[in-house]
Amino acid sequence: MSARVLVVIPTYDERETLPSTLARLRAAVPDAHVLVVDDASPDGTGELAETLAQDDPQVDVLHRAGKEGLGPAYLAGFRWGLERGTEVLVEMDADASHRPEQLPRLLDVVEGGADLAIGSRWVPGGRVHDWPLRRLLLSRAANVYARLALGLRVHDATAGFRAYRAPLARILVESGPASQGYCFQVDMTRRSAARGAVVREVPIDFDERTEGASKMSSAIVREALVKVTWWGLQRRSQQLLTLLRYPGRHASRESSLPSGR
Ligand SMILES: Nc1nc2c(ncn2[C@@H]2O[C@H](COP(=O)(O)OP(=O)(O)OP(=O)(O)O)[C@@H](O)[C@H]2O)c(=O)[nH]1
Ligand SMILES: [Mg+2]
Repeated sequence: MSARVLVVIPTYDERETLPSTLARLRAAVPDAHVLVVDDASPDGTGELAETLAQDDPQVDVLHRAGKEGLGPAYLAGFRWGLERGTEVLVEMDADASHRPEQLPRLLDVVEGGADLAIGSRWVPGGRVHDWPLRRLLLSRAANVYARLALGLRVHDATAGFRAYRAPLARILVESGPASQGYCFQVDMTRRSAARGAVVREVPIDFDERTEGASKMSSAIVREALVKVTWWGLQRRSQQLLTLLRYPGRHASRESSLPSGR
């Protein structure tokens, strides 16, 4: 694999959606390599991905033993890419919610020096198409809560369309276990900000999936709520400790990333 950009697509029961997403992606960003990370989907997505990969040297498949959630699948995919010298690692859903045609926007921002580009629904120019009110409210509320609890500047911390420069991706992969659901994205955002990474949001169009079934569950929402609250409390207690130890000093956000941007 010699491509600079690796697009990691996690799949669980995405037979209906994967072929067209893959075709659109290969047409939109022909130089990128693609890694499908399948968690032994019962519907045979893994085998289908193998068939598609056989016809295309720029597509590979990583098979995992069982359903472990989005976070571990992405980290396994990132590890795969980092071992092969990838410079930019992209997260993208299989269900066509993210438009492959908009990936160049994210890559441009990383090219321009950002460590992390987030395809954002909640910045000016960002749009969500065909979501029920319940999902809109959930996403907005989750993001407001994450911003307040964690002091994040990002408007769409739960977004799953992202591009990471390799040095940041390596730090995130090597530091700590991944959360399973939505809070994986929040966790990656919070840890990136804590490392002083340059994080930029790019407006995107987010389309509701038209095929296959959502893997969103109340367990995923619960996990996010509990973890964000816990991280928020940790942050507050660290701030308090810093204040008690060094009165008048603010917790700094020194970058631990290699410069060169
Ligand atoms: N490998 C792997 N992929 C997963 C797992 N859970 C979800 N995915 C994939 O992650 C991507 C996002 O999952 P979705 O079900 O679309 O979840 P979502 O986008 O948060 O929810 P919707 O907006 O309702 O579609 C899709 O490509 C899924 O197939 C998992 O446990 N393992
Ligand atoms: Mg989806």
